[in-house]
Amino acid sequence: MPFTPRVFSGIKPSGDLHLGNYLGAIRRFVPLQETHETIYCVVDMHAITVWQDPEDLRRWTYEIAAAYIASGLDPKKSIIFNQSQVVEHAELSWIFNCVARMGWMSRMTQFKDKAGENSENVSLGLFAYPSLMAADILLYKSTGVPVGDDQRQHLELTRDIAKKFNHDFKKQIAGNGFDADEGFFPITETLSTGPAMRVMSLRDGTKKMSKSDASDMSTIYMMDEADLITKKIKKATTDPEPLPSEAKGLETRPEAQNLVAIFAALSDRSVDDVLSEYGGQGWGKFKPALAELAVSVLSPVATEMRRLVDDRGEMDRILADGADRARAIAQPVMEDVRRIVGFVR
Ligand code: AQP
Repeated sequence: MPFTPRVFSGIKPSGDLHLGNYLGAIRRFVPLQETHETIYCVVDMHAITVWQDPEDLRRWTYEIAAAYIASGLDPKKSIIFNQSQVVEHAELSWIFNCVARMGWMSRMTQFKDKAGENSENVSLGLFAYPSLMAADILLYKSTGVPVGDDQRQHLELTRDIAKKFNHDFKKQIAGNGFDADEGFFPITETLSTGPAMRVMSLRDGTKKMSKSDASDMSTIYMMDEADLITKKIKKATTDPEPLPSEAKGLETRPEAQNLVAIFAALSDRSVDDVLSEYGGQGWGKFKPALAELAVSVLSPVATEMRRLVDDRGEMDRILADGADRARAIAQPVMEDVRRIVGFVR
């Protein structure tokens, strides 16, 4: 039986949400709920792979759930919950720790970037992070995952884990009534399209915009006030050249490329289409137009986020309901997994 088309994605509550999270992930989640079964998680267990103040963790968890809804996700259509409420994520992740190989994990560039010189001293959880991510996705037998470009390598590893599990337990998969050729877990597709799959820092066009960037001016946060968004865009690093009339002209200009890609993503246009309007113009024209566009998109979302985070009762109800619905999918999958690996129940 073919796998049900099902989309899963998540964001970790490790800082204030920024434009990269919005354009690379959240904004793209919304239309998928019209065409797929969609599960959107606040991955709080991922957040604690590095130290989190518990109060901040709680606040950011509500903020992400609020951002999902304020950006257009409907909690009746999409399952919205926080990961730690569904314990099966942890259980499957342990099984995947025993399927994945040390060598696979050691090659993950995100681990190398985050651990840096300090790899002896970071948590074991940070090293095993991609295994938990594979569990998040495969617990729901998800067939597609919308993520920004930075997560592509982790998705590749998810596929490797699914393939190895399907291969190692082929006999038991067949013995439990599944089509062994199709496999127990799907080979999940990465859903990455659009102009802003990697939003870069406003100060350095070669560095990803990130929650943990030390410089506030490099990052537009979803909850920034209009004046601050305008100021950050005005001060964004650029070069002295006018904008080219075709995308090719941006290839060696990372900062210019980033700002045009942001404009395109915020206005649902292609880069070429934006350049057909602004090609030949200087930054004095483009930056104010970009600032106005960013404020017009982000401000209403931020206003709704603030309203939602203040309504804790409603947020708790939405997260608990999402967790119930997530569990209803996850528990039967875990029962099959336990039987397949040989756990006695
Ligand atoms: N700069 C970005 N451009 C496009 N997409 C991005 N995403 C993150 N940064 C960018 C996408 O947002 C989703 C959630 O990411 P995450 O919070 O789970 O992890 P991350 O990618 O590690 O995010 P940050 O902001 O860089 O967090 P820190 O600094 O705490 O590590 C993913 O789909 C991601 O692709």
